[in-house]
Amino acid sequence: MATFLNPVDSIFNKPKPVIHLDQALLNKLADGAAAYPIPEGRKYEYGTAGFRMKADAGLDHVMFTVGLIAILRSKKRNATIGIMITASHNPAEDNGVKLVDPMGDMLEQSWEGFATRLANTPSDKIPKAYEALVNETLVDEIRQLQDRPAKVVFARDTRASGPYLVTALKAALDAVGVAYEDKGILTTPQLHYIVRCINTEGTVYAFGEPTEKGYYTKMANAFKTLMYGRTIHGAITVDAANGVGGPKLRQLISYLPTAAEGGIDIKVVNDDVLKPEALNFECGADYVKTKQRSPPNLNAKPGDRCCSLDGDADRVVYYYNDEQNVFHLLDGDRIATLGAAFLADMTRVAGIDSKLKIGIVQTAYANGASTEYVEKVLKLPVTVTATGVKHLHHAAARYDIGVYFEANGHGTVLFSDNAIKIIRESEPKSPGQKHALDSLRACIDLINQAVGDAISDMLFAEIVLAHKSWTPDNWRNTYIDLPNRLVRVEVADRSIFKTTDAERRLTSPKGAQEEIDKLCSMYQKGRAFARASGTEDAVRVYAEAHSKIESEKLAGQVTEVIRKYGSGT
Ligand code: 16G
Ligand code: MG
Repeated sequence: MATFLNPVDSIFNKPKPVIHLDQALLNKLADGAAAYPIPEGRKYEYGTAGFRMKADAGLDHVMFTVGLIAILRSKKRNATIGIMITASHNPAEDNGVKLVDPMGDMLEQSWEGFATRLANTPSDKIPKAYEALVNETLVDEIRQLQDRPAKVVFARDTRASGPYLVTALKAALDAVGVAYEDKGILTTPQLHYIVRCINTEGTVYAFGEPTEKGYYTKMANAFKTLMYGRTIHGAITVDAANGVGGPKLRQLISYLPTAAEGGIDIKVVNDDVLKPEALNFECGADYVKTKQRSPPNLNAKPGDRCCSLDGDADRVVYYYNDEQNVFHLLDGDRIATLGAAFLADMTRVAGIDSKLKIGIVQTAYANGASTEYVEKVLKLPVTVTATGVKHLHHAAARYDIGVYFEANGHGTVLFSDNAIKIIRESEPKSPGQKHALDSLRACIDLINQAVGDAISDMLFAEIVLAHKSWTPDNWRNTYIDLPNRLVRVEVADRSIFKTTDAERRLTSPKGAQEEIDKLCSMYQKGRAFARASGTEDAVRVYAEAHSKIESEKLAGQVTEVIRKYGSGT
């Protein structure tokens, strides 16, 4: 049979070479993988939060395969790749793992499929599957990257299953024989920071010293600059979810000036990492956000500022009780508006606002009142993306200063290369401009741009509140949240619920969106959407409206619509 070559092939007329791995390497992989079989019937998927499950339900098999994916990715990108072992806000018996790309961002989406495929490969087939992936990812007509050295760094949170999972990971790295560094126990954002530091070292984009100490010093120095001449009123109580954030925050505190020195008084609570069952139990950012109440053991007085980190310290939400002892949540939307208002003010004072495009990135879960406040009062543009940090992160990177937060407290600020250049190189024409430029320069260092970082976000919020001399009440009164309701709906098959327009509208099943639209139009400020969860077998319904009763009624009616279309009848 004749073979037709496409024009490029016919010019070079060069078939793609096939790489065969040494038999010795294949044998080592076979021996290593044999110790970590897939439990009967188990299926894995690299989702928005990487792989996550009960730690003893076959996660060791996943760890072995993740090690191999990290090696391939490292060779492909010619850079150090990170691996973080954590299950974030999940219970203590769970664990998980995710990969960190060279700039400290999440694994590129197109590679999630490779990770899923290899994880679902039975142990005896791993050597050949790895060889196939080498050919698929590291070889093309022009070059082959298989001989590049690989380098991997990894860390884990405080979970008891961590050390065993590290053993499974190392088995893969040792089988292939690549360089790696075990960074021990770190928060998720600390590992992201270190990966970015390693990969930018010695370049104009140098991010910092690639150590835990480098992380604390960079943040503490920036904090001191931003606090010059300012006072933080009262203490901040930080609930560390009995996770890794507790001991790491205590370390950071030793680098920060105390309140008496013009610094900050941080009271760390729920920082027991020795009692495994305490992790995320009745505390932490997820508890506070979903239950809309403070952890029972906090004992804060009215007006006290409190915040909660999650189990791996990449999420933070604020809250307080008012004088009537009513609980108020100041979630990711609030941190975004607070931070964006400050950064916009500073660029104006510095006289560089016309050169920089500042914007906010939210998801459909952002309260409608926050979106209106950003557009009408702050006069900043809003981009809405699908749920999941990677989507927000990419959208934020399109602004010069992109502030992104999910309502649940995941978020950070990204400064473009252009913004960094302008902020660094502008010459101040007055003491006011100098102060604003110094503050912006310090923000670039204080805010962990690699990934959302609860500890860095908390310090940023504290600084902005100090600059504005705001109490939590002042902060909350910038806009009043529309009452809202979130419902989890179990359906026969959630995959039939497909969305468009940043998950705000259903395209399938047919007819469902029209019914939701009709319901929304019956309420003042009525807005609702439904989307399939990416982490649980359920559909989530969100509804907001002018009053609490209306929002609940709308949520109930949309839930009925989802049940009807999801029942399969
Ligand atoms: C994951 C995402 C989080 C998102 C959540 C939504 C990351 C690191 N985490 O935890 O951002 O809010 O999923 O869960 O991207 P859902 O799809 O179940 O509503
Ligand atoms: Mg987390």
